[in-house]
Amino acid sequence: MALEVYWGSGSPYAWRVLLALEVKQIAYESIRLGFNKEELKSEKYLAINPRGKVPAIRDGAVTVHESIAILRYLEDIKPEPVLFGSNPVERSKIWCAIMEVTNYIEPYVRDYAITIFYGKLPDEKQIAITARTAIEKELVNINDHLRNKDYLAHEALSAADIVLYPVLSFLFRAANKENTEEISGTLRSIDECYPGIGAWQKRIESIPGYEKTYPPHWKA
Ligand SMILES: N[C@@H](CCC(=O)N[C@@H](CS)C(=O)NCC(=O)O)C(=O)O
Repeated sequence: MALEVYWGSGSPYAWRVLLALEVKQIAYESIRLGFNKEELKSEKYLAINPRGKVPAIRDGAVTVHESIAILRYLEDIKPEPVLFGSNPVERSKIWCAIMEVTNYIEPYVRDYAITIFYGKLPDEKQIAITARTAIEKELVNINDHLRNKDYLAHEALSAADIVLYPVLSFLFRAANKENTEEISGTLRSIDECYPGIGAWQKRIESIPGYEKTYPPHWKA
């Protein structure tokens, strides 16, 4: 029985899982869920992910939720190509980069995107600006690193890249939707302001199978 993947279009967390499956060339059955109570909070889905969120996977009798836990599970069932490093030094660097994304970037991206996608502007303008300013600081550091390195934490593609890429794509999509300078700042000018990140994005986008993972409703 193929591994079942439950995902939602545009979820950066679900996108991580789809990317890792392509990189590792693991066959899977794709189950796309809508962002509504009927699908995410159904008894059937809550048995797979008790939090009723995407992504989740089912592999025979095993269910896993939380995107990074799923990436780690995929590494265990199919170790090649290695995404979590091959020795303590590599692993510590990769995990450090992953935790930095989840602790210092993700919360601000969430705050920023909510103000834009949930129509909270202009009332919550200050939340968006504060989040954007914090994110820009992180992007400067990441861009400095990527100026002379191809990947985030390691000389080859790693789980850290797969964790960060969808979060940044989601962020830039939000910034492009809101076209005032005050809200979007530098986030609409990646190639000019963060050329290292722009080049790294293109590297990820050249992964075979990448197109299959791109959120379908973003194509429209
Ligand atoms: N920390 C979780 C986050 C999962 C998450 O928040 N998923 C969102 C989509 S981006 C979701 O399913 N939201 C629906 C809901 O909460 O009802 C992960 O990494 O998997």
